Order: sequence, then C-alpha cells, then structure tokens
Amino acid sequence: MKGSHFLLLGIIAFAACGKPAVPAPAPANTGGVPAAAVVAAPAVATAPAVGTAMELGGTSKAGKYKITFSFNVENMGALFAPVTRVQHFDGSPLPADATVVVDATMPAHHHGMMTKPETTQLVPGQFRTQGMRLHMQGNWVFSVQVREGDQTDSLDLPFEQPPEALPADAAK
Ligand SMILES: [Cu+2]
Repeated sequence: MKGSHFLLLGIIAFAACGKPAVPAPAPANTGGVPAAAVVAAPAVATAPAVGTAMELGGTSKAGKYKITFSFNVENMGALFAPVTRVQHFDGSPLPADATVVVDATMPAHHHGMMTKPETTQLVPGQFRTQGMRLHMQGNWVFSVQVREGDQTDSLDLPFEQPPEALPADAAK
C-alpha cells in the first residue's frame, strides 16, 4: 500500500511539472487519479468501518491449504456469521469429511470470545460459522483450523474490530 501511495505522489509531481507557469495547487481535473483517492490511501492503518465486507485469507501454516474468510464488519458485540472457503494448496477440492473450527482471540488481553461458535459445512470446502461475537474494540486474531483425517493445519488472521458505530455513521 505504501508503494501505491508513493506512486500516486509521483504522478502528481509529474503532472505539476507539466505546467511550470502555474503556481496553483494540485491540478483538479487532469483526467488522472482524483485527489480523493490520494487521501484514502493511508487509511489502511485504521480499523475498517462497520458494514465493510471483508475477505481475509492466505496459506495455512504448514502450507496444506488455501483459505479465505469472508464476513461483514459488525458493530462491537453483534453476532456475525463468516464463511470460510478451503481448498488444498494444489487447488484440489477438500473432501466432504474434512472439518473446520473457527475461533477468535485477543492475544494482547489473553482472552477469547464469550460465545462458543459452531462451524458447519455448506458444501465440501465451504463452511459457515454461527455465533461469532467480538465483544471488544481492538486487535483480534481469527483462527481457522482445518482437520482432514488425523491431520490438521491452521491459519491466523489478524483483524481490528472498530468501535461501535455512532448513529450518524450507522445512518449512512
Ligand atoms: Cu480484549
């Protein structure tokens, strides 16, 4: 993200050089990237807004699976039901008897959730978890554990829960 931010600054600097006689601020309508996009770029460091559709994912720790974890960012303390998709790293499908366990903890606070979520298979390789509830604002880690026969592999996915949305935000 830092890279793209620098690139945008570079484009603006280049555009400004094209008009040396104009000491005005950044050109408003050059057909390039709107200024709003430049402002939005650094926002990645903060928690996502309530209502944002998130898709987290990656390769499991031992390299066995590709995992995606999708959910909508809810208000603090609201229930949500993520969908986890799992396939073998080589792209082959997960067998129907594989199981997934999803949990969430706040490592800095040494606690987990106050609910006991349940994960069920929708179709092979696709799972829904009911009963997820992040009761505090701040840094959580979702854990996705996949079990196939007597083998397991897992993936940790950091997520920052935003504070409760104010009524004005919620009305948007
Ligand atoms: Cu906590």
